[in-house]
Amino acid sequence: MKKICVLGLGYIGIPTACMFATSGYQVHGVDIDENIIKIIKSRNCPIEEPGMKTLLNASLNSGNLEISNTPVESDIFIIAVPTPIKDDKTMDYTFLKRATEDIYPLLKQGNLVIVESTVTPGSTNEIVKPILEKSGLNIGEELFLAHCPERVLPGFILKELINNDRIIGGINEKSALMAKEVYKSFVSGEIFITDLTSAELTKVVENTYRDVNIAFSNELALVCDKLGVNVLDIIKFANRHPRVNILTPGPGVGGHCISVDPWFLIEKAPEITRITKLAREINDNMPKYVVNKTSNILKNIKNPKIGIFGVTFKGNIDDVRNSPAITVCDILYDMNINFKIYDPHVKYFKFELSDLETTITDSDLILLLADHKEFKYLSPEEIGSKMRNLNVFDTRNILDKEKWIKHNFNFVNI
Ligand code: SAJ
Repeated sequence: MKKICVLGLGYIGIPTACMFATSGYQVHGVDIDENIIKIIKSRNCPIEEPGMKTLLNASLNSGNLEISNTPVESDIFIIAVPTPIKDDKTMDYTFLKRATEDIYPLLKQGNLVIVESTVTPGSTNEIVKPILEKSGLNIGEELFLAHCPERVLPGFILKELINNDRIIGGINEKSALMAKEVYKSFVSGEIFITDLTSAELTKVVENTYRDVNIAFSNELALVCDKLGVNVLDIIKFANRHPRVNILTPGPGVGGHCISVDPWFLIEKAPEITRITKLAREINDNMPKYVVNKTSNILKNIKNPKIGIFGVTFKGNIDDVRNSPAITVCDILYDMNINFKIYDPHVKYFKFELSDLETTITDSDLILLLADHKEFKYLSPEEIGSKMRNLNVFDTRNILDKEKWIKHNFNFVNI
């Protein structure tokens, strides 16, 4: 049985390790975070993702998945570590470099290294390859190198890991073909092969396309606000055209992908990427728009209290990375506005979390920032009975407007 070492046991590393462990490979998962190792060893899953806990336990029970904080000799190494941006919006290579440094002493002739992390185009060649060369192996002939960017949507990771098409770039064709053979063990989507930079660029382009489309919908929301029409109606009607597909406006774009990856494109061609930059700016301004609208709703209330519902970057997940809710809370905090936060999916957040009761009691506004499914079923009657003033601002457009209005709420949406 071939051995795969997966570096980084996060939102991509854990599911990927488990898929391989249940598809005929012996997998060794590695993470530098002792807490993650501890959680997995106690048979729990460090990420909230449908089906993941079951798959993780099946993988561990099969004996094909073991984990530790150090990599081991293997046939294949998959790097799935975070590649965030620094304050200056350029890519932070720290984890990628560290993971590559950790494996080069273990490399043997015939090994394959695959970078799954999203990177600025050119990085696998310019950052990863020089470190791997320290092994003394000739890259492309003795040691093979590929980039196979993940493309899965949090909330649907397991389904998308299997079904989505994959793009694999190789330092040469042999590397790409070897990587294709590895992923074929569980991917039922089509696998395309290309060169390293093309695969890196494709990944970044996908997320940039989405960011630009969301920015357009957010800009449209502001226009509709000015014209006094419902942006959701306009998008719904426009999307009935066979070649139009406008995404949905919201409180901003968060997460570790769409709000980050466009910067990888900008980094490579700052003078050309004008739309990309503008889209980032528009989406990053949405939390400010949310706070302005909130202040407007509360303008006649003395010492208002806001009940915030949901702080993840999108619904039904536990991930708060780059969430627009952080910026909303930061601004409210700076404005000295009293708020409580309720999020049934989140354990740790920058600001204190409360239970539902504490969040709504004597509040003047429910500010819904994440579209968790349980919020859809809230009873406006029950919530309203605990509040001081009946205002609700649904930035995700998931609440049943008529129902809340029927229970005397002033209902505001994006
Ligand atoms: N959002 C909107 N309006 C929309 C859609 C999304 O405001 O119409 C916001 C969300 O609320 C969230 C952010 O955008 O804050 C990103 O959410 P998302 O669901 O669009 O995407 P991610 O970041 O969870 O996952 C993306 C996916 N990329 C694409 O759809 C092109 C996923 O397939 C990638 O694998 C993932 O990035 C990644 O890891 O790169």
